[in-house]
Amino acid sequence: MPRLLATQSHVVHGFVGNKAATFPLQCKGWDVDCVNSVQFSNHTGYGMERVFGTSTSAQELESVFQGLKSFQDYDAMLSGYLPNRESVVCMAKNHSEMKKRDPRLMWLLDPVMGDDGELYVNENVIPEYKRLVESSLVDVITPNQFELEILYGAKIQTVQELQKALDSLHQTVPVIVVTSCSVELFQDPKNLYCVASMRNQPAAVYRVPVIDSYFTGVGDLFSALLIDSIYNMREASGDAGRLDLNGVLATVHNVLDVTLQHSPKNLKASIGSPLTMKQMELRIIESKKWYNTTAETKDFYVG
Ligand code: PXL
Repeated sequence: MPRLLATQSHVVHGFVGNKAATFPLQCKGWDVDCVNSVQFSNHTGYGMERVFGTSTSAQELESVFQGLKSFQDYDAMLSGYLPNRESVVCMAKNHSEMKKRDPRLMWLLDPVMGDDGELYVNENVIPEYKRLVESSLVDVITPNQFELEILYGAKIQTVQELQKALDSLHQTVPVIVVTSCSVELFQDPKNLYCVASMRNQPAAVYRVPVIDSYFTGVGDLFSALLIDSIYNMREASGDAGRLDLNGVLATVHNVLDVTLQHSPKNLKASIGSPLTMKQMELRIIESKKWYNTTAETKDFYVG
């Protein structure tokens, strides 16, 4: 059974961060160990004044990592939302040490900083993620376009510029999945575009129909399914493997479908409205059957 260490949010109610990642991965046969970067009552979309709980301090995180090191035997590591610079530094130090001790340990870093031109962490986090991406210790990153621009250091307005950014970051990161591109890039607001790129291979573009609603935690579910997919690809074919996101995207799409089926008809969820946020929590458990279906659709791949 492969073993994963996941460092990201814990919410008591609902499904983002480790709550979105753990059950799907367990269904896929992973033994998942969670380091919780925060313990919040619910995700922040409910409205900041309705978020209760605490961020784990860097000292507390450090102490947990110290405990884990004595019996470290992970196959993969995943890191997601971290609330501040100190927690990013602590995760980076500890995940890096584990990776150096065991270079076959696969590390997926989701550099959670913001979306659509808006930063939702303090900007002092930026140099820490840049340093990490340049360390050559991380195997996979999953930035959205805004986060990719931050890591690359320039805005991306054309597909050629996107390729240049990917080539630049591939100097130190073997696999880059741009989880969502800005609407301007492909001029097609009805679809969401996702780009998967492996070093020395042509990038693959995937198109997913936009579901007009508000979901939270989709990126966390995506990165969990992605690490499973890449791990299995590497186990089967080593470096010769080709990345195929169709299975991952189909599963995410199915979870969103199940979520919509369980929500009131025509519900317009909005940030700061706790009832609608609760009604649109990902139906991670109800979607159980989709984590182990092998039927893959090729519908999303566009070239
Ligand atoms: O990645 C989603 C997420 C993770 N962690 C916390 C959040 C959210 C989204 O709102 O609030 C604490």
